[in-house]
Amino acid sequence: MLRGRGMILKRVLDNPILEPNPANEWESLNVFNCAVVYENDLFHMFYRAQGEDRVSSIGYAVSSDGIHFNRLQQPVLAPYDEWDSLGIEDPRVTYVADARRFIMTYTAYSLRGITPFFAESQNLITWKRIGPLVIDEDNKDHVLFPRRIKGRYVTFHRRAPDIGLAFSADFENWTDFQSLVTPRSESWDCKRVGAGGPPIETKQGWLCIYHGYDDDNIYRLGSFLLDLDDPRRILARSKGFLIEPVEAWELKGEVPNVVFSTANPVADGKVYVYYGGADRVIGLATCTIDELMDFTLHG
Ligand code: BMA
Repeated sequence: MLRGRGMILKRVLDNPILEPNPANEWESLNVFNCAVVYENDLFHMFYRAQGEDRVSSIGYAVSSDGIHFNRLQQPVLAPYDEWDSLGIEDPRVTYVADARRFIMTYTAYSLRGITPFFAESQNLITWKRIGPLVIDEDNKDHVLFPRRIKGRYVTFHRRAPDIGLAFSADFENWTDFQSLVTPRSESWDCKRVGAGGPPIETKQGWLCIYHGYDDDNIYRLGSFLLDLDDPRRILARSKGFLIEPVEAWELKGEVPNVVFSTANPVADGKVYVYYGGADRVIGLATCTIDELMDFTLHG
């Protein structure tokens, strides 16, 4: 197997940084894949939480150092109709400057299957659903770019097994669905790939973290770089992975051998990669933007 140059993300010492809370039924079993926005010196976290019924809702927690979080006792988003009766899953949040609001992308799960939805907020606590990316197909892992490119909003999505792109002028009509990043044979990401947190804008291009897994269903994270003006062009992709399951809480939980990231906010040149550990807890690992770029180009 092609393993590349190894891992550059460094785990913080206090991991896991968020664990299930037995005091609240809705978050008593698993807390995992989360969105994190860095805004006005605070890290705002939106995390997927499950109680014994395994129906997911979204909790909120806030931190000044990105490691120690205080949580609200109630979810900020909970299932409420036939689209999401079985759960609201895997939130990612992007601040979209052109629209002057935060946009959350999440997977709604119900008897009709999964549906990738958008919701909007201006205060980070009250969220209003604004519609699906697409309906009646197996599509998830959608993540919005932080600004319009050539007049259009751009989102990642996943039509298995690839990461795709789609474009829209208004958030309602999404068109030009196309494949972008595909699994690589003989590699750690040979089976399926999906987007991570929102793309990071740099002078060299959009720097993106993604997950991939192999025939043994081991989830790892890698990175790629897209052209700033034309995100359909891949400029580089890491051969190796940024991190793989090693710690006990990454190896064992609800689903074994999973590191799954949905947030990579940047503060003071440092990338904070938040990830679900074995679908049970939340972990944090960091590196600098320069290290991530170097790894993407050469690692
Ligand atoms: C994916 C999603 C994630 C989950 C991951 C690993 O398909 O469903 O919510 O963390 O699998 O189990």
